[in-house]
Amino acid sequence: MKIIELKETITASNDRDAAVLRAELKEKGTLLVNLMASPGAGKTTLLERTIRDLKDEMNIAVMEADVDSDVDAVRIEKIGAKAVQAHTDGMCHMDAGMTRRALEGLGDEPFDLVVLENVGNLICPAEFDTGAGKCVMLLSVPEGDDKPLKYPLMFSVSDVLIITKTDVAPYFDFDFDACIARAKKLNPNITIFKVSAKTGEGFEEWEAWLKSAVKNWKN
Ligand SMILES: Nc1nc2c(ncn2[C@@H]2O[C@H](COP(=O)(O)OP(=O)(O)O)[C@@H](O)[C@H]2O)c(=O)[nH]1
Ligand SMILES: [Mg+2]
Repeated sequence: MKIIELKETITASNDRDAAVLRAELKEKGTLLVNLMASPGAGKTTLLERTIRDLKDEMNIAVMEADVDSDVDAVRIEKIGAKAVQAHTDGMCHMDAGMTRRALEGLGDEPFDLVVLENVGNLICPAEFDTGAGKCVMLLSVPEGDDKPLKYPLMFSVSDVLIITKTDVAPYFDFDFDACIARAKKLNPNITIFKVSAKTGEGFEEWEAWLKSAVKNWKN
């Protein structure tokens, strides 16, 4: 029986589309950040605070990807950034073609930074290059420090790991050192921040990294 491995074909053509999109965004001077995490890890909350802090320094837009609803895009617009909601029609990830269509929805305005809040899960989004210049993942304290062991690909493809909800650490047995060691074993170059959107802990460091990533993307 002849077996055709479709997935390989799909990801190979996606990789080509993603490379083309990344080059176009580089030319425009727009840094696209692919933000990935489980549902409820704090992606939208992190974005709300980050946009509030940086919106006077740079032109930021957000693409919210979800299976349904527009709740996250509405939250982002309330902060004063341009937002579009992309529905994935049941798909658990965004690929480069879907990302291109969502970008078209933002119009022709030149943005310094566009964040794609990917569909919430730690598996499928890691498998598809969206054309982003940087991949940033969140892991929240309540999810546990063993997640690098269970979802290694997500930690391997991310440039940055943000451990969120540090304010609730007293209520969870989250071993920061063990989590960081596990992430670094998978990806020695990963940059790690510990933040709380409640107290503001770690935002200065995360936002400094983001500002420098936007600046370097334009050079
Ligand atoms: N205690 C605490 N709760 C947070 C923090 N960040 C987000 N949350 C809460 O976690 C829940 C999910 O946040 P949300 O940003 O919608 O997660 P998303 O699904 O990843 O976009 C909400 O109830 C937030 O208020 C944090 O730093 N500390
Ligand atoms: Mg969200």
